[in-house]
Amino acid sequence: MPRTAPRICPLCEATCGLTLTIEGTTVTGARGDRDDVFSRGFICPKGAAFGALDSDPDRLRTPLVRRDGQLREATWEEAYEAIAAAVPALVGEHGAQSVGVVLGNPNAHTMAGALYPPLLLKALGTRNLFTASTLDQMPKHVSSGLLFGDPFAIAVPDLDRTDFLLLIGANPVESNGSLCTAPDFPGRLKALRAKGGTLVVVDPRRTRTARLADRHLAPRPGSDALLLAALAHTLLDEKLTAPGALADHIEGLGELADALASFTPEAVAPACDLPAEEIRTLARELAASPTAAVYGRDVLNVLTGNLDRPGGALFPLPATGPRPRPAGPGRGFALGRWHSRVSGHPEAKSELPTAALAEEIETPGEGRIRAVISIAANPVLSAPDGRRLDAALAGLDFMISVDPYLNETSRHAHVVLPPPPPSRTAHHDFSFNGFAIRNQVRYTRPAVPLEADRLDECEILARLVLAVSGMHGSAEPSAVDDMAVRAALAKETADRDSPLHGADPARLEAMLTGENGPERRLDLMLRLGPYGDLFGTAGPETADRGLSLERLLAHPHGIDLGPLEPRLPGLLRTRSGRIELLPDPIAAELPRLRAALTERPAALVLVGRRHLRSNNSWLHNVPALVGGSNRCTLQVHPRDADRLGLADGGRARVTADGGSLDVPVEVTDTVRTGVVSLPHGWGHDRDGTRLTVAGAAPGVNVNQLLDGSRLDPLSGTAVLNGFPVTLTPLP
Ligand SMILES: Nc1nc2c(c(=O)[nH]1)N[C@H]1C(S)=C(S)[C@@H](COP(=O)(O)OP(=O)(O)OC[C@H]3O[C@@H](n4cnc5c(=O)[nH]c(N)nc54)[C@H](O)[C@@H]3O)O[C@H]1N2
Ligand SMILES: Nc1nc2c(c(=O)[nH]1)N[C@H]1C(S)=C(S)[C@@H](COP(=O)(O)OP(=O)(O)OC[C@H]3O[C@@H](n4cnc5c(=O)[nH]c(N)nc54)[C@H](O)[C@@H]3O)O[C@H]1N2
Ligand code: SF4
Ligand SMILES: [Mo]
Repeated sequence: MPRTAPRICPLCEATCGLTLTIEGTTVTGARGDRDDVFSRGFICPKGAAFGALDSDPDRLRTPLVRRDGQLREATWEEAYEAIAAAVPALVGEHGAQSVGVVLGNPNAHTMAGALYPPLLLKALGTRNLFTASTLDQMPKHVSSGLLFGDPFAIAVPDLDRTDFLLLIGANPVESNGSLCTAPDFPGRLKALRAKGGTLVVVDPRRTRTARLADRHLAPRPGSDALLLAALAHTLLDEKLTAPGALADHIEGLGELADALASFTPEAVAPACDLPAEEIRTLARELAASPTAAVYGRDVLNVLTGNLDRPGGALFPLPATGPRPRPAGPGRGFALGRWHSRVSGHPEAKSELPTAALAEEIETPGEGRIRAVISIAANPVLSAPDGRRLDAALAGLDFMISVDPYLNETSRHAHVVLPPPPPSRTAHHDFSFNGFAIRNQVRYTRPAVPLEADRLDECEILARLVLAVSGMHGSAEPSAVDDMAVRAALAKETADRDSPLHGADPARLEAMLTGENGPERRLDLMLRLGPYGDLFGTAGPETADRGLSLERLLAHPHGIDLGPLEPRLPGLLRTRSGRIELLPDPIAAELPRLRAALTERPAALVLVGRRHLRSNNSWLHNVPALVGGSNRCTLQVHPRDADRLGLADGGRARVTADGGSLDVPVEVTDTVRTGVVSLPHGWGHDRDGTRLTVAGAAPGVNVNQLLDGSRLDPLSGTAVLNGFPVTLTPLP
């Protein structure tokens, strides 16, 4: 008899609740969980393919250890012995910086990825940390750090209550969003329009999102900063600003007006390739709308009074995050507290640019990276210049990959530690609840029990922490969790502002429930969080007070914690205690932006695209998710195709800084003129991988067109879109 079990989908930021159908130990189906308090039954084709992904025969079932140059199946004991024999000795000889840590995107989607990497980094003591953030959202952390003093203070558009939504460079109908966790983003956009709201999309491609919009502006890629400056300028110049309740909490309004004086709509129009009048109208509409939200662009939200108010952009209050604190000045946010060894890139949020990983491995000298620990990352495909990184990884003294697949990156490892499939894994969204458009909390235990010869990823990483610390064999993995629990309780009970100040940490620790270390840590974070029971000191239980793991387990479809509410000024951590509208590091970039007004734009630039049935580099091995319209083609506008002598279905050579690729051409007017589009995450044609389906239709790696030199200077984020290319037809 088939049975069902709930499981939160780990495949994108929407975090939909799924109902899995299970026969024996195999997941044979997945549908949307109608009782899920957040997603209410929504599912997309990726979630529906959960079973196929879960039982992909190419998933690794045992650790692999390199012997005589070959990766061979090994026992867990052999794998950890190899790590224990290599890493502490290497650190002893070459120092802590000789180990680089690479953290990929799925760490944000697993409990293990939230709970253990901080402990691993602490154990290693290395500053050589490279993550998907510098291929992705680091600019947002930097702007939040500078504006609010906290890089994790991310305001999300209040999708369900806003009257006007402006999306700039986002395609949530395909991606379901980023730094905005909202199951069924497409449905919410349709609902916004159905109730009379306005949706404006700014994207050089006519995406599925743009097709839903009232208005679609297709600017030249790379010109967003100019467009935003002109929108802010117009609001300030036409006296349309109305910060409202924020007025007492902002700093730098006058300076901003001065700094933006030259960025009139007319001045930016040629660079953006948009009519000045369109820009002016957009600013006026933003100001006139009763509520409005500009997705991810907070200065505009401040100027229109929409930051931190319902219908605008609000800060979530996640159940496992810190409790709100009283307002007051903070320590501020600093960039560039240290720099990368080779090119001197500034750190941002304690990370170095992933685009600089290869040079840190290749370049000889004190502090060179000789070992890499890669967790849930495939930078050979996701970062610039995969060929160079490929060669660099191949030259490492030692490499560990924690990854379910033998892919383009993990094939270089000396030890591969494979986590079990998601059906065997517990799930809680430590990260994404911090970006969710509604406060809620959900936890799902493994839907299928783990086989005896497998380790949960939490245990894999806990054992890794022990092994790199020279403690393999001398401590149990649970000791790692105990350490984390004790550190958190010591801090809490020492905090004069905590109701638990002076309490006995050992007594609190004894009160924790949970079947294993990660569950006990989840219990601890829930109980100390904003809705927690504070170990009985929080007063009587209510719908959104008195949370603990025990209570959460009694609600298998989650607990709704209500709509987002205003949180300012309490969450501000700037030195001034205010929102800094023109922080120094941004002001220092303005000359560069001014220069962009008159730069001659490249004739042809390339942007990426996401497909609903794809997810970065690792879903191309599931037959149901590839083929059809999900293919690695170069989209070219008909006029550009004519001009360049390209035909639909033909082939072209595309060339940029980092090299050339031969690609199939798809002629379509969904891209604007002067722009071509090639998706990322493809290029599965390397030897030594085990990706049967992906290898049969490998596509090309768009990031091979980049050489890693194009970076956002403040955040170290690789510029992956809007770079110049040339095209030549191939026979
Ligand atoms: N040109 C271009 N490049 C891009 C982008 C773009 O838009 N254009 N997007 C960028 C963005 S936004 C991101 S986030 C990055 C993503 O790039 P990466 O962070 O490298 O992530 P993925 O490509 O998703 O690869 C994820 C890896 O994790 C493994 N994995 C899957 N599930 C698990 C699990 O449960 N546990 C563990 N340990 N491993 C798992 C997969 O097998 C795979 O090896 O790519 C970036 N690269
Ligand atoms: N199906 C699917 N879903 C995903 C993913 C996936 O790979 N596939 N990846 C997940 C991840 S890790 C992330 S970070 C999110 C990202 O998802 P989104 O935040 O939606 O971002 P992208 O899809 O990278 O880009 C959005 C749009 O920006 C446009 N664009 C490119 N350059 C410019 C420019 O200069 N200006 C403007 N205004 N627009 C520009 C592109 O044409 C594209 O349509 O998606 C997540 N969800
Ligand atoms: S939208 Fe995202 S979270 Fe929801 S089912 Fe699809 S992949 Fe999973
Ligand atoms: Mo991402």
